[in-house]
Amino acid sequence: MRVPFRHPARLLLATLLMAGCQSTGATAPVTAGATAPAATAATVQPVAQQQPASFPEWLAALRTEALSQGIRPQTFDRAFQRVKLSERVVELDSAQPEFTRQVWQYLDSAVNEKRVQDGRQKLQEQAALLSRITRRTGVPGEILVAFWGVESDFGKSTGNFSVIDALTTLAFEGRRAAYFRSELLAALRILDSGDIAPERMTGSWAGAMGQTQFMPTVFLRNAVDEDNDGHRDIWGSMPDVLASTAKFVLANGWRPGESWGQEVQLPDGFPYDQAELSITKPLSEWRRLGVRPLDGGELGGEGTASVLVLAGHRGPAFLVRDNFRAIMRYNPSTSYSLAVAMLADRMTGKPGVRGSWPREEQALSKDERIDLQQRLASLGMEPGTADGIVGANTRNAVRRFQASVGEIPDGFATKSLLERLRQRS
Ligand SMILES: [Ca+2]
Repeated sequence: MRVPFRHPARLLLATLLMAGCQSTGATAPVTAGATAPAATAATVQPVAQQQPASFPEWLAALRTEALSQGIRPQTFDRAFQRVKLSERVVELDSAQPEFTRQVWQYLDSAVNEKRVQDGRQKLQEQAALLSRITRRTGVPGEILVAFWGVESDFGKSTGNFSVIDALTTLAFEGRRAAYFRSELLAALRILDSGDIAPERMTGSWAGAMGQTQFMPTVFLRNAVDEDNDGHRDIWGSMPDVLASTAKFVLANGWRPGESWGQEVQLPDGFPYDQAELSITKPLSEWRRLGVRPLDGGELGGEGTASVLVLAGHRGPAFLVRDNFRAIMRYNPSTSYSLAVAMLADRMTGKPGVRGSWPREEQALSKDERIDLQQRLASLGMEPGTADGIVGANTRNAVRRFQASVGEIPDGFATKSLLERLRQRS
């Protein structure tokens, strides 16, 4: 889960900005289950609150607050016995990635062949457990294993930070102190409940914990003691890991019996300005607009969907349903959601993305994205604030420019488009 800075569940950390990320326009996933405030430069507010002069004073105030919330003094004192502020956490918190990755670069890494093979093996190894969880929740086993794979590479990359150290550092001196303070208090509540010992409470630098990469508040709402040993253990118990993931995915709106969507083909003349996650239409309307399955024939099914084009009209197109949005609530990025969906599909023998990505298109640097926005603004295309984040406003401005010069208005912000803009002035 990624820590959400706009959604609350897991920490987003990371922050590889992804070019294909429609929902936040920016950050890429690194953790699971998070919905915290988003960590992009544009959304981060300077911490204005008054900080006590010293860490000991700050810690004393935190202790008072924790105890007033019912956390036992011995829990607090044991958790903070050897607490260390982490310079590395501060560095990672303030790092601003210069380059975004293109969506295909992210998918190449998140859904690589090794991970698909590992995922198939995990599906078999955990078959009995998964089938029990699926019967109860309706969330398919391959979806649970896909989250597990993308979040922590099946438990291999859970992060080695002490969650208390990391969250304390971020709550004391990070850019989103209030958010991390509430996560730190939630982490103390978990320790107080005896689910995990402080020294085993490890996670990412932003506090996303264990094999599911849950932020502490997400843990409190969703962690499950599936193996009935009295501890909700998302670090070491596979039943707890997979059942907790299922509970969170279901809470995020997963609709049992439905798919995430499918790759589709779009006809010549398709209205690309309609290809936005924020635009949802009945399937009958997409059929009327000529959206078809890759293998031809008619789109089946009822209900509503959005068309998603993450790399322009030359790249693949997807028809995405409510379950695609449910995946995004773990980590609010379209690229992330597509990775989970594709990994799940590949594990069950489906083909993965079949259309070809425009791999010659290089990602724009942050300076180039700002330049693009400024040039679009000067032409009256209204891209919104020139913040270097390519969101819906920027894509719509690109579409206006493309339409004005007779190009297909797919909204894809590319280097060649920036070059054409530069040549005009
Ligand atoms: Ca347990």
